[in-house]
Amino acid sequence: MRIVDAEVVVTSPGRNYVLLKLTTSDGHTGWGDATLNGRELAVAAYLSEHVLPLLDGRDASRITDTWGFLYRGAYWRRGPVTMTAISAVDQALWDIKGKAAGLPVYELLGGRCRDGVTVYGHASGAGIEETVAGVQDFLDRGYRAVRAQSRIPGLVATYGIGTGVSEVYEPAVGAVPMEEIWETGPYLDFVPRMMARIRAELGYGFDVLHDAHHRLTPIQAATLGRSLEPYRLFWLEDPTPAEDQSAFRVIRSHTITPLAVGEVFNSVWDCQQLIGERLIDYVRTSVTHAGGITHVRRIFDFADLHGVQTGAHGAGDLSPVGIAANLHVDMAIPNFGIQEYMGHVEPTARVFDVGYHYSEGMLHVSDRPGLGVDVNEDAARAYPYVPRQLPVVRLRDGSMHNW
Ligand code: GCO
Ligand code: MG
Repeated sequence: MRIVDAEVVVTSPGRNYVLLKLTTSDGHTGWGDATLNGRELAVAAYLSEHVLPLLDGRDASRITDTWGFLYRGAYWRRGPVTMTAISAVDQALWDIKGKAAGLPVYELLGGRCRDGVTVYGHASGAGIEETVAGVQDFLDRGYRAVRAQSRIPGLVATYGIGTGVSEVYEPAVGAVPMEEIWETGPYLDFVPRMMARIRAELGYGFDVLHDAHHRLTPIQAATLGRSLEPYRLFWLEDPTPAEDQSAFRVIRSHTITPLAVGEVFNSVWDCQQLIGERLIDYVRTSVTHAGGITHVRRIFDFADLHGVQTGAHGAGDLSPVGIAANLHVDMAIPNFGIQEYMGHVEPTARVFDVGYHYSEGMLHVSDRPGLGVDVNEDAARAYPYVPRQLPVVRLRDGSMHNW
Protein backbone atom coordinates (compact mmCIF):
# COMPACT_ATOMS: atom_id res chain seq x y z
CA MET A 1 0.00 0.00 0.00
CA ARG A 2 2.09 2.90 -1.35
CA ILE A 3 1.27 6.61 -1.28
CA VAL A 4 0.78 7.62 -4.92
CA ASP A 5 -0.79 11.05 -4.58
CA ALA A 6 -0.81 13.86 -2.03
CA GLU A 7 -2.71 17.13 -2.21
CA VAL A 8 -3.18 20.16 0.04
CA VAL A 9 -6.69 21.65 -0.04
CA VAL A 10 -7.26 25.14 1.39
CA THR A 11 -10.92 26.10 1.81
CA SER A 12 -12.88 28.76 3.68
CA PRO A 13 -16.53 27.82 4.31
CA GLY A 14 -16.92 30.56 6.95
CA ARG A 15 -13.48 29.88 8.43
CA ASN A 16 -10.18 28.89 6.84
CA TYR A 17 -9.27 25.21 6.83
CA VAL A 18 -6.18 23.46 5.48
CA LEU A 19 -6.62 19.79 4.63
CA LEU A 20 -4.31 17.08 3.39
CA LYS A 21 -5.51 14.28 1.12
CA LEU A 22 -3.36 11.19 0.60
CA THR A 23 -4.18 8.49 -1.96
CA THR A 24 -2.71 4.98 -2.00
CA SER A 25 -1.87 2.56 -4.81
CA ASP A 26 -4.88 0.41 -3.89
CA GLY A 27 -7.27 3.34 -4.13
CA HIS A 28 -7.76 4.36 -0.49
CA THR A 29 -7.88 8.06 0.39
CA GLY A 30 -7.08 9.54 3.78
CA TRP A 31 -7.80 13.04 5.09
CA GLY A 32 -5.89 15.03 7.70
CA ASP A 33 -6.54 18.46 9.26
CA ALA A 34 -3.63 20.93 8.94
CA THR A 35 -5.38 24.11 10.12
CA LEU A 36 -3.37 26.60 12.17
CA ASN A 37 -5.69 29.57 12.68
CA GLY A 38 -4.16 32.80 11.34
CA ARG A 39 -1.05 31.03 9.96
CA GLU A 40 -2.78 28.63 7.58
CA LEU A 41 -0.63 29.21 4.50
CA ALA A 42 2.62 28.57 6.39
CA VAL A 43 1.47 25.00 7.07
CA ALA A 44 0.14 24.62 3.51
CA ALA A 45 3.55 25.67 2.14
CA TYR A 46 5.48 23.49 4.62
CA LEU A 47 3.44 20.51 3.46
CA SER A 48 3.60 21.25 -0.27
CA GLU A 49 7.25 22.28 -0.42
CA HIS A 50 8.90 20.10 2.21
CA VAL A 51 6.71 17.12 3.14
CA LEU A 52 4.71 15.93 0.13
CA PRO A 53 7.79 15.23 -2.05
CA LEU A 54 9.01 12.86 0.72
CA LEU A 55 5.79 10.87 0.82
CA ASP A 56 5.75 9.74 -2.79
CA GLY A 57 6.00 5.93 -2.87
CA ARG A 58 6.20 5.50 0.94
CA ASP A 59 4.45 2.54 2.56
CA ALA A 60 1.20 4.04 3.92
CA SER A 61 0.90 1.35 6.60
CA ARG A 62 4.05 2.49 8.46
CA ILE A 63 2.53 5.31 10.51
CA THR A 64 5.00 5.47 13.42
CA ASP A 65 7.97 5.20 11.08
CA THR A 66 6.65 8.03 8.90
CA TRP A 67 6.07 10.13 12.02
CA GLY A 68 9.70 9.69 13.08
CA PHE A 69 10.92 10.25 9.54
CA LEU A 70 9.20 13.66 9.41
CA TYR A 71 9.96 14.67 13.03
CA ARG A 72 13.60 13.57 13.24
CA GLY A 73 14.24 14.04 9.54
CA ALA A 74 13.51 17.76 9.61
CA TYR A 75 16.36 18.27 12.14
CA TRP A 76 14.52 21.53 13.14
CA ARG A 77 12.10 19.93 15.54
CA ARG A 78 8.75 20.95 16.99
CA GLY A 79 6.98 24.29 16.56
CA PRO A 80 3.33 24.78 15.59
CA VAL A 81 3.87 24.85 11.82
CA THR A 82 6.00 21.69 11.64
CA MET A 83 3.88 19.76 14.13
CA THR A 84 0.57 20.72 12.47
CA ALA A 85 1.98 19.51 9.14
CA ILE A 86 3.12 16.20 10.70
CA SER A 87 -0.30 15.92 12.37
CA ALA A 88 -2.06 16.10 9.02
CA VAL A 89 0.06 13.29 7.54
CA ASP A 90 -0.49 11.19 10.64
CA GLN A 91 -4.29 11.65 10.62
CA ALA A 92 -4.49 10.83 6.90
CA LEU A 93 -2.47 7.63 7.46
CA TRP A 94 -4.74 6.54 10.34
CA ASP A 95 -7.76 7.30 8.14
CA ILE A 96 -6.27 5.07 5.43
CA LYS A 97 -5.40 2.31 7.89
CA GLY A 98 -8.98 2.29 9.16
CA LYS A 99 -10.43 2.24 5.65
CA ALA A 100 -8.07 -0.57 4.59
CA ALA A 101 -9.08 -2.59 7.68
CA GLY A 102 -12.79 -1.71 7.34
CA LEU A 103 -12.75 -0.39 10.94
CA PRO A 104 -13.30 2.98 12.63
CA VAL A 105 -10.00 4.33 13.99
CA TYR A 106 -11.05 3.96 17.65
CA GLU A 107 -11.15 0.18 17.11
CA LEU A 108 -7.52 0.28 15.97
CA LEU A 109 -6.63 2.26 19.11
CA GLY A 110 -7.91 -0.51 21.41
CA GLY A 111 -11.67 -0.10 21.13
CA ARG A 112 -14.28 1.93 23.02
CA CYS A 113 -13.72 2.86 26.66
CA ARG A 114 -17.07 4.70 26.86
CA ASP A 115 -20.48 5.12 25.22
CA GLY A 116 -19.82 8.60 23.89
CA VAL A 117 -17.63 11.66 24.28
CA THR A 118 -18.89 14.18 26.88
CA VAL A 119 -18.51 17.69 25.50
CA TYR A 120 -18.73 21.23 26.84
CA GLY A 121 -20.40 24.04 24.92
CA HIS A 122 -19.56 27.77 24.81
CA ALA A 123 -22.01 30.16 26.48
CA SER A 124 -21.32 33.88 26.45
CA GLY A 125 -23.08 37.19 26.79
CA ALA A 126 -22.85 40.96 26.89
CA GLY A 127 -23.29 40.80 30.67
CA ILE A 128 -24.05 38.43 33.53
CA GLU A 129 -27.76 38.05 32.75
CA GLU A 130 -27.16 37.12 29.12
CA THR A 131 -24.42 34.68 30.09
CA VAL A 132 -26.64 32.95 32.67
CA ALA A 133 -29.36 32.67 29.98
CA GLY A 134 -26.74 31.29 27.56
CA VAL A 135 -25.70 28.60 30.05
CA GLN A 136 -29.36 27.71 30.63
CA ASP A 137 -29.84 27.35 26.88
CA PHE A 138 -27.04 24.76 26.69
CA LEU A 139 -28.49 22.88 29.67
CA ASP A 140 -31.87 22.84 27.90
CA ARG A 141 -30.15 21.22 24.92
CA GLY A 142 -28.80 18.42 27.09
CA TYR A 143 -25.25 19.67 27.76
CA ARG A 144 -23.89 18.72 31.16
CA ALA A 145 -20.87 21.04 30.96
CA VAL A 146 -20.76 24.65 29.77
CA ARG A 147 -18.00 27.21 29.45
CA ALA A 148 -19.12 30.67 30.62
CA GLN A 149 -17.54 33.89 29.29
CA SER A 150 -18.93 37.42 29.45
CA ARG A 151 -18.06 40.87 28.25
CA ILE A 152 -16.29 42.66 31.11
CA PRO A 153 -17.94 46.00 32.01
CA GLY A 154 -15.65 48.86 31.04
CA LEU A 155 -13.71 46.87 28.43
CA VAL A 156 -14.64 47.40 24.78
CA ALA A 157 -13.90 43.84 23.65
CA THR A 158 -13.46 40.66 25.64
CA TYR A 159 -12.18 37.26 24.51
CA GLY A 160 -14.73 34.52 23.87
CA ILE A 161 -17.96 36.44 23.25
CA GLY A 162 -20.33 35.19 20.55
CA THR A 163 -22.02 37.46 18.05
CA GLY A 164 -25.51 36.87 19.43
CA VAL A 165 -26.67 34.92 16.37
CA SER A 166 -24.58 31.87 17.11
CA GLU A 167 -22.18 30.52 19.71
CA VAL A 168 -19.79 29.72 16.85
CA TYR A 169 -17.95 33.02 16.80
CA GLU A 170 -14.91 33.66 14.60
CA PRO A 171 -12.46 35.99 16.35
CA ALA A 172 -10.16 36.09 13.32
CA VAL A 173 -11.33 38.89 11.03
CA GLY A 174 -9.65 40.98 8.32
CA ALA A 175 -6.11 41.07 6.98
CA VAL A 176 -4.96 43.34 9.84
CA PRO A 177 -5.55 42.29 13.47
CA MET A 178 -8.19 44.05 15.55
CA GLU A 179 -6.70 45.67 18.64
CA GLU A 180 -8.31 45.13 22.04
CA ILE A 181 -7.54 46.78 25.39
CA TRP A 182 -7.12 44.61 28.48
CA GLU A 183 -7.41 45.50 32.18
CA THR A 184 -6.91 42.81 34.79
CA GLY A 185 -8.55 44.63 37.73
CA PRO A 186 -12.13 44.72 36.37
CA TYR A 187 -11.76 41.11 35.15
CA LEU A 188 -10.69 39.76 38.56
CA ASP A 189 -13.63 41.59 40.14
CA PHE A 190 -16.18 40.45 37.54
CA VAL A 191 -15.57 36.72 36.98
CA PRO A 192 -16.31 35.58 40.58
CA ARG A 193 -19.52 37.66 40.54
CA MET A 194 -20.54 36.01 37.24
CA MET A 195 -19.87 32.52 38.60
CA ALA A 196 -21.75 33.33 41.83
CA ARG A 197 -24.84 34.25 39.79
CA ILE A 198 -24.57 31.18 37.58
CA ARG A 199 -24.48 28.89 40.63
CA ALA A 200 -27.14 30.89 42.53
CA GLU A 201 -29.58 30.76 39.60
CA LEU A 202 -28.77 27.40 38.00
CA GLY A 203 -27.35 25.36 40.89
CA TYR A 204 -24.50 22.89 41.08
CA GLY A 205 -25.97 20.06 39.01
CA PHE A 206 -23.74 20.64 35.98
CA ASP A 207 -20.10 21.51 35.26
CA VAL A 208 -19.02 25.07 34.56
CA LEU A 209 -15.72 26.03 32.92
CA HIS A 210 -13.93 29.31 32.21
CA ASP A 211 -11.06 30.35 29.90
CA ALA A 212 -8.75 33.17 31.10
CA HIS A 213 -6.93 32.99 27.73
CA HIS A 214 -3.35 33.60 28.91
CA ARG A 215 -4.08 37.07 30.36
CA LEU A 216 -2.91 36.86 34.00
CA THR A 217 0.34 36.80 35.96
CA PRO A 218 0.88 33.75 38.21
CA ILE A 219 -0.17 35.56 41.38
CA GLN A 220 -3.22 37.09 39.68
CA ALA A 221 -4.15 33.61 38.46
CA ALA A 222 -3.77 32.29 42.01
CA THR A 223 -6.04 35.10 43.26
CA LEU A 224 -8.69 34.28 40.64
CA GLY A 225 -8.50 30.54 41.30
CA ARG A 226 -8.97 31.08 45.03
CA SER A 227 -11.89 33.48 44.57
CA LEU A 228 -13.63 30.92 42.30
CA GLU A 229 -13.32 28.00 44.73
CA PRO A 230 -16.88 28.32 46.18
CA TYR A 231 -18.34 27.85 42.66
CA ARG A 232 -16.49 24.54 42.06
CA LEU A 233 -15.38 25.03 38.47
CA PHE A 234 -14.67 21.98 36.32
CA TRP A 235 -11.61 23.94 35.22
CA LEU A 236 -9.98 27.32 34.90
CA GLU A 237 -8.23 27.33 31.52
CA ASP A 238 -4.97 28.99 30.46
CA PRO A 239 -4.67 31.38 33.42
CA THR A 240 -1.11 32.35 32.41
CA PRO A 241 0.94 31.90 29.20
CA ALA A 242 2.09 28.33 29.79
CA GLU A 243 5.47 28.46 28.07
CA ASP A 244 6.51 29.40 31.63
CA GLN A 245 5.69 26.00 33.11
CA SER A 246 7.10 26.60 36.60
CA ALA A 247 4.66 29.52 37.02
CA PHE A 248 2.06 26.86 37.73
CA ARG A 249 3.84 25.98 40.97
CA VAL A 250 2.81 29.42 42.24
CA ILE A 251 -0.79 29.04 41.08
CA ARG A 252 -1.07 25.48 42.36
CA SER A 253 0.27 26.31 45.81
CA HIS A 254 -2.53 28.84 46.37
CA THR A 255 -5.70 27.35 44.90
CA ILE A 256 -7.62 24.09 44.55
CA THR A 257 -9.53 25.29 41.45
CA PRO A 258 -8.68 22.68 38.76
CA LEU A 259 -6.43 23.91 35.94
CA ALA A 260 -6.48 23.13 32.19
CA VAL A 261 -3.66 24.04 29.81
CA GLY A 262 -2.29 23.05 26.44
CA GLU A 263 -4.29 24.12 23.37
CA VAL A 264 -1.21 25.93 22.01
CA PHE A 265 1.21 23.08 22.80
CA ASN A 266 2.56 20.97 19.99
CA SER A 267 4.68 18.35 21.74
CA VAL A 268 4.97 16.36 24.96
CA TRP A 269 8.02 18.44 25.82
CA ASP A 270 5.78 21.54 26.14
CA CYS A 271 3.94 19.95 29.06
CA GLN A 272 6.62 17.71 30.55
CA GLN A 273 6.92 19.73 33.77
CA LEU A 274 3.21 20.60 33.99
CA ILE A 275 2.25 16.93 33.86
CA GLY A 276 5.32 15.43 35.51
CA GLU A 277 4.90 17.65 38.59
CA ARG A 278 1.09 17.34 38.56
CA LEU A 279 0.73 21.12 38.17
CA ILE A 280 -2.41 20.82 36.00
CA ASP A 281 -5.52 18.66 36.03
CA TYR A 282 -6.39 18.59 32.31
CA VAL A 283 -4.14 18.65 29.25
CA ARG A 284 -5.68 20.36 26.20
CA THR A 285 -3.42 19.24 23.35
CA SER A 286 -5.29 18.45 20.14
CA VAL A 287 -4.62 15.91 17.40
CA THR A 288 -4.45 18.75 14.83
CA HIS A 289 -1.68 20.75 16.51
CA ALA A 290 0.31 18.23 18.55
CA GLY A 291 1.64 15.74 16.05
CA GLY A 292 -1.51 13.79 15.22
CA ILE A 293 -3.04 10.72 16.81
CA THR A 294 0.37 9.06 17.21
CA HIS A 295 1.89 11.80 19.36
CA VAL A 296 -1.25 12.92 21.24
CA ARG A 297 -1.75 9.35 22.46
CA ARG A 298 1.73 9.45 23.95
CA ILE A 299 0.98 12.78 25.67
CA PHE A 300 -2.28 11.38 27.05
CA ASP A 301 -0.55 8.20 28.28
CA PHE A 302 2.10 10.31 30.01
CA ALA A 303 -0.73 12.36 31.57
CA ASP A 304 -2.46 9.19 32.77
CA LEU A 305 0.68 8.13 34.65
CA HIS A 306 0.45 11.39 36.62
CA GLY A 307 -3.29 11.51 37.30
CA VAL A 308 -3.91 14.18 34.65
CA GLN A 309 -7.03 13.86 32.46
CA THR A 310 -7.63 15.05 28.91
CA GLY A 311 -9.70 17.96 27.63
CA ALA A 312 -8.74 18.38 23.99
CA HIS A 313 -9.06 21.71 22.20
CA GLY A 314 -12.08 21.66 19.90
CA ALA A 315 -12.70 25.24 18.81
CA GLY A 316 -14.32 25.92 15.43
CA ASP A 317 -10.93 26.66 13.91
CA LEU A 318 -10.21 22.91 13.92
CA SER A 319 -11.85 21.36 10.87
CA PRO A 320 -14.38 18.51 11.24
CA VAL A 321 -11.57 16.11 10.21
CA GLY A 322 -9.49 17.24 13.21
CA ILE A 323 -12.50 17.09 15.55
CA ALA A 324 -13.27 13.54 14.38
CA ALA A 325 -9.65 12.49 14.94
CA ASN A 326 -9.84 13.83 18.52
CA LEU A 327 -13.10 11.95 19.09
CA HIS A 328 -11.56 8.61 18.09
CA VAL A 329 -8.76 9.16 20.62
CA ASP A 330 -11.29 10.31 23.27
CA MET A 331 -13.25 7.09 22.80
CA ALA A 332 -10.23 4.87 23.25
CA ILE A 333 -8.25 6.33 26.18
CA PRO A 334 -8.78 5.53 29.87
CA ASN A 335 -8.07 9.05 31.20
CA PHE A 336 -10.53 11.02 29.07
CA GLY A 337 -11.86 14.09 30.91
CA ILE A 338 -13.97 16.16 28.53
CA GLN A 339 -13.91 17.40 24.92
CA GLU A 340 -14.46 20.99 23.79
CA TYR A 341 -17.17 21.32 21.13
CA MET A 342 -18.08 24.59 19.47
CA GLY A 343 -19.58 23.24 16.26
CA HIS A 344 -18.98 24.86 12.86
CA VAL A 345 -20.62 27.70 10.96
CA GLU A 346 -23.31 26.68 8.50
CA PRO A 347 -21.47 26.52 5.12
CA THR A 348 -18.99 24.03 6.64
CA ALA A 349 -21.56 21.24 6.20
CA ARG A 350 -21.46 21.79 2.43
CA VAL A 351 -17.77 20.86 2.36
CA PHE A 352 -17.59 18.17 5.07
CA ASP A 353 -19.79 15.10 5.32
CA VAL A 354 -19.40 14.51 9.05
CA GLY A 355 -19.99 11.06 10.52
CA TYR A 356 -20.20 12.10 14.19
CA HIS A 357 -23.31 13.56 15.79
CA TYR A 358 -24.36 15.34 19.00
CA SER A 359 -26.93 13.90 21.38
CA GLU A 360 -27.67 14.58 25.08
CA GLY A 361 -24.37 16.21 26.05
CA MET A 362 -22.19 13.81 24.06
CA LEU A 363 -20.66 13.47 20.62
CA HIS A 364 -20.91 10.02 19.06
CA VAL A 365 -18.38 8.94 16.43
CA SER A 366 -19.74 7.05 13.46
CA ASP A 367 -18.82 3.45 12.71
CA ARG A 368 -17.63 4.39 9.23
CA PRO A 369 -14.17 2.97 8.51
CA GLY A 370 -11.31 5.39 9.20
CA LEU A 371 -11.97 8.81 10.72
CA GLY A 372 -15.46 8.95 9.21
CA VAL A 373 -15.36 12.38 7.55
CA ASP A 374 -15.61 12.86 3.79
CA VAL A 375 -14.67 16.06 1.97
CA ASN A 376 -16.56 17.36 -1.06
CA GLU A 377 -13.69 18.80 -3.08
CA ASP A 378 -15.89 20.69 -5.56
CA ALA A 379 -17.64 22.44 -2.66
CA ALA A 380 -14.25 23.14 -1.02
CA ARG A 381 -13.07 24.92 -4.18
CA ALA A 382 -16.14 27.17 -4.06
CA TYR A 383 -14.84 28.73 -0.79
CA PRO A 384 -11.41 30.21 -1.52
CA TYR A 385 -9.00 31.26 1.24
CA VAL A 386 -9.74 34.58 2.99
CA PRO A 387 -6.86 36.22 4.96
CA ARG A 388 -7.95 36.52 8.60
CA GLN A 389 -5.89 37.56 11.61
CA LEU A 390 -6.62 36.86 15.26
CA PRO A 391 -6.90 40.01 17.43
CA VAL A 392 -4.01 41.46 19.42
CA VAL A 393 -4.22 42.95 22.91
CA ARG A 394 -2.67 46.03 24.50
CA LEU A 395 -2.76 47.30 28.05
CA ARG A 396 -4.14 50.80 28.81
CA ASP A 397 -0.63 52.28 28.48
CA GLY A 398 -0.31 50.93 24.93
CA SER A 399 2.07 48.06 25.65
CA MET A 400 1.51 44.64 24.07
CA HIS A 401 -0.20 41.92 26.10
CA ASN A 402 -1.37 38.34 25.33
CA TRP A 403 -4.56 37.81 23.32
C1 GCO B 1 -10.57 27.71 23.18
C2 GCO B 1 -9.56 28.59 22.56
C3 GCO B 1 -9.92 29.23 21.28
C4 GCO B 1 -8.68 29.89 20.68
C5 GCO B 1 -8.70 29.70 19.21
C6 GCO B 1 -7.51 30.36 18.53
O1 GCO B 1 -10.47 27.50 24.37
O2 GCO B 1 -11.41 27.21 22.45
O3 GCO B 1 -8.99 29.46 23.50
O4 GCO B 1 -11.00 30.12 21.43
O5 GCO B 1 -8.62 31.22 21.01
O6 GCO B 1 -8.71 28.33 18.95
O7 GCO B 1 -7.48 30.02 17.20
MG1 MG C 1 -8.81 28.26 25.26
